Amino acid sequence: MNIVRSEALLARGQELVPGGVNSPVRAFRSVGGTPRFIAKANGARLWDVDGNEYIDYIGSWGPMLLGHRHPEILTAIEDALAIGTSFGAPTEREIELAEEIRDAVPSMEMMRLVNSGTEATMSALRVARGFTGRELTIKFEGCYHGHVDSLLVKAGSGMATLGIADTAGVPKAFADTTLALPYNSVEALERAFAAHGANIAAVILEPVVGNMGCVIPTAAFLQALVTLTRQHRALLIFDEVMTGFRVARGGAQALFGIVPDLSTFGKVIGGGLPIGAYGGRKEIMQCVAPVGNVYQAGTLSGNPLAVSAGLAMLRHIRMHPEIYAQLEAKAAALCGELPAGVTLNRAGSMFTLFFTRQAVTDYESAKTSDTARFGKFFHHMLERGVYFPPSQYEAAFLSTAHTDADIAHTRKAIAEFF
Ligand code: HOZ
Repeated sequence: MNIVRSEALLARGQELVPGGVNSPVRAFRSVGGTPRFIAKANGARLWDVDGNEYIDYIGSWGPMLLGHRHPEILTAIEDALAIGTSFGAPTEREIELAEEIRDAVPSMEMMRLVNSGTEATMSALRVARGFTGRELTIKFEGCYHGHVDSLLVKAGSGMATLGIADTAGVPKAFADTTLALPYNSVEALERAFAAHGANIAAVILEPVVGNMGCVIPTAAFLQALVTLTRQHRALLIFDEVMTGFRVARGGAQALFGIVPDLSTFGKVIGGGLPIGAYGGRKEIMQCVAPVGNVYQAGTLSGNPLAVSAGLAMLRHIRMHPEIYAQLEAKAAALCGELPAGVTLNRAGSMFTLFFTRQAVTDYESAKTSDTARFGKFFHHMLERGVYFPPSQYEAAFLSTAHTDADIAHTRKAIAEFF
């Protein structure tokens, strides 16, 4: 495969940008080789600057539920461009987007739009602390909630990929406000609440994890989260940045029938443009300034381009509820009857093939994966025009744009590896 232009761009980029990339996992460090610089995308396809074509299973790490350059989203962005790209003042579309989100996710009684998933989780946590007057947070090992200081403790995604246990640059005092527990462990949760219950402001989790690879919560774990947070008057925060409008229109909370106190969104709700949202119970969200005394603000919050793209995306989803059955069927076809010796976890159209024989239920079991073999698999697929995430500890995403032929090609390429 000819990748001379990508190689040249990487060399140029490395002089200016750490690792030549603007987000660490993109650097291919754990799988080796040269990250592909992308020239364009359409539907389920990516083309790199050397003209190589790939079936894309990253989907911009989740947002591209309808594939790249969906016509309704492009039109919405063009309409917004004609009006102006940023006002720093409220617009009708922001209210419409909030209404769309609340319609799909009733627990989002009141919300704020921000610019990324990181901002959303950072702000939700601040609100939880402001509302409860407490400081401690429980998170789960291998979950990643963006690069929020206090949440970069035993975090997944790039931290897991690069083997960074705890990042430099986070004051110990911040990290000390976080208790990191094993995912799916009811016992660890009970112990933490028994020891610190009165000081726990919130429990935050990815209700289906994407950032240690795809990991599914057990019913008992979900039940314990609800029971213990209620018992101790801590808030339950669902980080639905990946799962929101992905595993179901109403997110993982709809799938599992749970009403969290606060939730965070990003990715799909921006239709491929930068956005985030946090919200939940009105009583809690009324703590946010200017109504309450928890401060959070942003020059580009509610940006008209991002809001328009997100609105087009969410309207399309509302008008076409059948897409979730279609995505499920495509994902089932792709993930069915896989080779022995690997473990596949899937929730709807997000999935991970772990190179381990063990069931993967938490970070420890995810880490039993043979990452060197995963790296070989990743490059085998890339050579055959299939672009999976360049890390064992990330989820792959399908879109409505993936065709039966794409799936057949992908399955064939997988079979050739084993
Ligand atoms: N943290 C993102 C997925 N888990 C990756 C972001 C990116 O590299 O674009």
